[in-house]
Amino acid sequence: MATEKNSVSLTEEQIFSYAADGFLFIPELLTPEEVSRLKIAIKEVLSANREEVDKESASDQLRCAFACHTYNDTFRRLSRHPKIVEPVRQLLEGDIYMHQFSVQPKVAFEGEAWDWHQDYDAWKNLDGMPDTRAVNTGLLIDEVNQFNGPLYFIPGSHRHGLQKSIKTKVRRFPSASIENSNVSRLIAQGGIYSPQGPAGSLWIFHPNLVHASSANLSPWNRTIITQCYAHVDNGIQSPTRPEWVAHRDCTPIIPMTEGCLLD
Ligand SMILES: O=C(O)CCC(=O)C(=O)O
Repeated sequence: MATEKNSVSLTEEQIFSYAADGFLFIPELLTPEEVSRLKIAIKEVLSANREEVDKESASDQLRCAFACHTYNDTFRRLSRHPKIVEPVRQLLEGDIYMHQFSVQPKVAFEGEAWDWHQDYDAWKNLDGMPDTRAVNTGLLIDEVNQFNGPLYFIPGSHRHGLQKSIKTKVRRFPSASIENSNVSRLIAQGGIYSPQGPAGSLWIFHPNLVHASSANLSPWNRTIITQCYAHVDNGIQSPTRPEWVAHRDCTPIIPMTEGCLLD
């Protein structure tokens, strides 16, 4: 559950908690100065008219900007930030590569919900990722509260394998939503946890964790940056999505120094 802030290495207790619940939430991992630097970079990438940027279905608002770490230096540095990379290396027990990177600006009044799903469904079936040695991490760029479209996790759901899903299409890409009966059963066992807190906080979750997020009907923006890392031995084998959605480069990520975002 919520754990100590500002440590580069995870404690044994955190590793145990991740194994049991399928996620960690680390409040205020990055400083307000680092978050301010990221906000400047977010403005730059969201104003660029690039093919890696997706809009919401019902409005012109931006929903996802993929692969920003491949063309923006601030995000390149973030992808190697030791406070994120070291815990992930610990959880995955070895060298890691970036499978997917995206800025997700769920804007005030317009940001739409995400259905219940498991990330490994897409990573396996659309990208050919051999196994679940991977994680999704989410860095909060705005304060996330109960009103502005927080995520919902079902603790322990990662231990039940891939759930039956209904295949749909969200914007340009196929997507898979878990059936309500399965979601109800898993919630009866594990309940719901919603990672909420100040900007700079980080969640990390297992690719089989069942999760969703609500619409943002509040007047407050809710931007997060998700970075999905996988073990270098778990490179994707049969990608069907573009390179900027599912990366093929398994070169190990070398962490930078702790001050890398402000240097
Ligand atoms: O941005 C959100 O609200 C949902 C993100 C999510 O479900 C994911 O990254 O898998």
